[in-house]
Amino acid sequence: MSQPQSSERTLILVKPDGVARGLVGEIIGRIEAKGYRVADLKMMSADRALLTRHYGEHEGKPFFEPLVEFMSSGPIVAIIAEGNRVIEGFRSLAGATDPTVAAPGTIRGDLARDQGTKVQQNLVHGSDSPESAAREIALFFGS
Ligand SMILES: Nc1nc2c(ncn2[C@@H]2O[C@H](COP(=O)(O)OP(=O)(O)O)[C@@H](O)[C@H]2O)c(=O)[nH]1
Ligand SMILES: [Mg+2]
Repeated sequence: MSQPQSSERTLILVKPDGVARGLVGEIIGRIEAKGYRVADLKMMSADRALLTRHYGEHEGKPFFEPLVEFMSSGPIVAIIAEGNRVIEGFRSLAGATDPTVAAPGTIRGDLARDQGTKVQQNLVHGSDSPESAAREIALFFGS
């Protein structure tokens, strides 16, 4: 038998809009249906300090404050998903940042729309690179 290929991990967050709308199961279902493994998962509240570190690259942008307010407005679900090329693969499952233009078939394209707020309420976060994934997994899971 051939050796399994080396696997990758990513941090996924179901944002407060996803939890409030009862879409946690739907979102995890799509991750698992694609073939990725849920390696760890927890419901939690993210405070300003954690979110400022998580979204540090966006500090100073006009949507930063609304983003931090939104992300701390209710519980979120943090997930470590695992699989070959899962970082790229989950970004593809999630769809474009703006849910209005996210392609149908994606999480954001199928399940989210413009809410007329100062921040895109787009249901999910996914790490965008191996470096971000390692940093974000450490932030949210301490490992
Ligand atoms: N209102 C607004 N919100 C944004 C904008 N860009 C990003 N956001 C929000 O900030 C989050 C982080 O932005 P980014 O890392 O660029 O997008 P992502 O990697 O697709 O989540 C997004 O998921 C949105 O919730 C923007 O131009 N306007
Ligand atoms: Mg991002």
